[in-house]
Amino acid sequence: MAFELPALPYPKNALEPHISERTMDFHHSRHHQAYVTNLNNLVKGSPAESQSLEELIKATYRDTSKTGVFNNAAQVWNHTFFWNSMKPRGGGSPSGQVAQAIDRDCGGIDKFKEQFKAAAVGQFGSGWAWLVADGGKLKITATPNAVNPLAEGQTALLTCDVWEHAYYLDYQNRRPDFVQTFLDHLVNWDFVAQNLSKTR
Ligand code: MN3
Repeated sequence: MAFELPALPYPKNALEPHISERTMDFHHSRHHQAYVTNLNNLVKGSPAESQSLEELIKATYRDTSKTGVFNNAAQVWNHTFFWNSMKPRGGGSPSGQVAQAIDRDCGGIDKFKEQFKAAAVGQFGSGWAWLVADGGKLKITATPNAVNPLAEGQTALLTCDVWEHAYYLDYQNRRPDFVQTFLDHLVNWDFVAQNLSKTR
């Protein structure tokens, strides 16, 4: 079974004015699609073809003979996770278990936003900012290129793509403005709650 590009969970213009339809079109139909196509070409006819994306990511991480497979498999997974990390009229503050965990481990929502933004802006070059669950605690991390929490043995709860292709058309070089907008207007806290509930 070949890997497939998942449909977006909302229309391409649904995140406007924060992320333009044009950015979503390039990002989903070209960038995300390219990772799917590359991955299928790389695993064609090998046992990897029948593995799940998650298995493939864990199995190929730090295997220098499988760098291409890892990078493309992880980027397929990361982008699907990123689309689900956002929703129209998202952002604001979480409630329930997520709010409690953020208060406990991040010092509250304002501190969380500051730390997440610092991680996202501080990631040199291409990569991702994450909220993860690790050993029963929430942590904020950043990873380079395609690396993700799955590879590191952590559970991903939320991500923001900080590769330039994620924001350049709308924000040019202003990554801090893009990340601030992500936090204020786009975060899908329901998705974070779903991911957190699976860790218990
Ligand atoms: Mn991207």
